[in-house]
Amino acid sequence: MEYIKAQVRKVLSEKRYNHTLGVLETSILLAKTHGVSEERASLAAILHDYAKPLSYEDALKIVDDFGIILDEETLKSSEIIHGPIAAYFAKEKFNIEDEDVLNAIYYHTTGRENMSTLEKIIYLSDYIEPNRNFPGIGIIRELALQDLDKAVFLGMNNTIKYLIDRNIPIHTNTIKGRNYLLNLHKWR
Ligand code: DGI
Ligand code: FE
Ligand code: FE
Repeated sequence: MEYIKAQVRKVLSEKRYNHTLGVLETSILLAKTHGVSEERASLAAILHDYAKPLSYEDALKIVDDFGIILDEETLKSSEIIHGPIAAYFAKEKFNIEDEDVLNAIYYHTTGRENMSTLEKIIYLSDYIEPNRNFPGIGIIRELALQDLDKAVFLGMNNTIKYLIDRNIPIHTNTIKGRNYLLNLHKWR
């Protein structure tokens, strides 16, 4: 863990590393709250943005060079592609074999249908870590401790609104993840 942390420290800017430490702190709190292994949450948190510093061009080159197979939507998104690449490095460079940890890293930007508790914790920690600030974050911070699904749902809703306002394509996983939770709980 300390070796991985040092490697992450090396590639991230100070700001991005501080964000990662915030995600780490929040993910440990949420792991304790929801009965998930703190060790696994920590691993996923530390590595989730490992590939963030890559330019889109370099990201595509890595996908090509290492033969990483991605769906078309992910391949076309400079914002989403860093999660799957980080998951690839987590496995191939840092020898993480825990599929739940790898999925939490892979899907941390979009979420998806039927997420594991660890996936939800990483998705939300990325969203609400102490350095983040946006209108309505307080409610999501509270819900993250009490109702993980509702908190993830609100996060997905906010993200979708943000993307619509800017005419950015919404990844199918983001939409499916949101609809999945709505159909499950029928919040109205
Ligand atoms: O890497 P971080 O900045 O810590 O956070 P992140 O991995 O959640 O990335 C956030 C960015 O990703 C933000 O600009 C919104 C964008 N994003 C989230 N969902 C989607 C998306 N972009 C596209 N194109 N489609 C999505 O569904
Ligand atoms: Fe990210
Ligand atoms: Fe992040």
